[in-house]
Amino acid sequence: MNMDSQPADNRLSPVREPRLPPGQVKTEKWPVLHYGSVPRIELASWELRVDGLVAEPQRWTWEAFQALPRIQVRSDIHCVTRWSRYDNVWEGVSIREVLSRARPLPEARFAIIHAAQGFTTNLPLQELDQDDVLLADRHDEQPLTPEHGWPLRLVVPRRYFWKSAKWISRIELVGRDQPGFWERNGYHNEADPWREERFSDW
Ligand SMILES: Nc1nc2c(c(=O)[nH]1)N[C@H]1C(S)=C(S)[C@@H](COP(=O)(O)O)O[C@H]1N2
Ligand SMILES: [Mo]
Repeated sequence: MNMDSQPADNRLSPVREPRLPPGQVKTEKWPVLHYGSVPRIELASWELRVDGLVAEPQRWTWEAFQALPRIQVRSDIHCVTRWSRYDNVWEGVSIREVLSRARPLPEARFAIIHAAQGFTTNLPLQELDQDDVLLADRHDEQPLTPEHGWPLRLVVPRRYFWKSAKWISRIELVGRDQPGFWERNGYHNEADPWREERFSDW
C-alpha cells in the first residue's frame, strides 16, 4: 500500500450552532473574490518561507513542501460579503506542521501572512495555530484553480474568508499586530463571523 497517496489524517472543523452565522446566506456556488489580478506563478521558482520571531526559519520549494505530511479538513466558508459555503474539503499541510518546524519564540504573538502582489493579512498566532487551519493546495478532491489561490492558500475556517489568503509565500511571526490589506481598508481586525465582525469602526 502506498502510504503517500492518501492523507492519513481527516479532520472536521467544529460545527457551530447555529451553523449559519448571523447575516449570512448559504450558497452552493463558490464565488471568486480578490483585489487585483490572478498572479502568474511558476512552481520552479515558488517557495514558502516561515520567518520572523522563530528559532529556525524555514524555506520550502514546491517539491519539498509536497513531501510534508498531509491532512484533509472539512469546513465551512463564511465570506464577509454574506455568502457561506458548507462542507469544503481542503487538503494540504497542517499549519501546526509548518509552525512546529520553525519553532516560534515565546515573544511571537501575531502572524503576518504574505501573499502575491504584496497582499497581507494578520492573525493572532493563537488563532492561526489551530487544528483545522491548513495550507491547502486541493479543494473538493481537485487541485486549486489559479483564481482560488493555486498553488497554495491559507484556510482559517473560524474567521471570515478574507483572512484565508490566496497565493501565499511567507508566514512572518511578529510581536505586535499589524493590520493587513483588507484590515487597513475597512474590514474588522478580528473577523469572527459569529460576532459579525465585518467592518472596523473607524
Ligand atoms: N492574496 C489574496 N488573497 C485573498 C484576497 C486577496 O485579495 N488577495 N481576498 C480575500 C477575500 S476578500 C476573500 S472573500 C477570499 C475569496 O476566496 P475565493 O476567491 O477562493 O472565494 O480570498 C481572500 N484571499
Ligand atoms: Mo471577501
